[in-house]
Amino acid sequence: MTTYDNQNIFAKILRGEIPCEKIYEDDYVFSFKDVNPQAPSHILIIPKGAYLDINDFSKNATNEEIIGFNKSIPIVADQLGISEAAGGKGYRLISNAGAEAHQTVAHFHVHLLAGRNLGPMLVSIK
Ligand code: DGP
Repeated sequence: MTTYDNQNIFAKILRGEIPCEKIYEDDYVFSFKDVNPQAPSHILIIPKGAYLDINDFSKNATNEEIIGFNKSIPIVADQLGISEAAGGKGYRLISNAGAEAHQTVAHFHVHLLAGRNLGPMLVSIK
């Protein structure tokens, strides 16, 4: 995917056209529960701007957007109590970019996973 489609699912969630379980929102990001959780806490954080993936985001977003996105991660993790700083046991971030990473929604997003021992980073590497 090389051009942004404003009919993607996350664009619709941002516009309020599809419901979600909201976790956090500010000027730069929107955060909500993943519909298909892979851990007890599985949260998505997305920028409000239209970016395909982290490649597009980090290349083309403003410094303000990039800082705003990064600052939102500990806000969400602390709010959920999953960061060690907030008394939790830690969390993992994943961001899939492109076909071989199995990105299925072409609006940049970070998965924030926590609530159990997440094991090794990848199940298998070949
Ligand atoms: P990825 O494979 O990295 O593109 O992950 C996309 C994630 O988006 C996947 O874990 C499931 C989630 N997802 C897809 N559609 C919806 C939806 O309509 N609502 C919510 N909350 N999550 C969705």
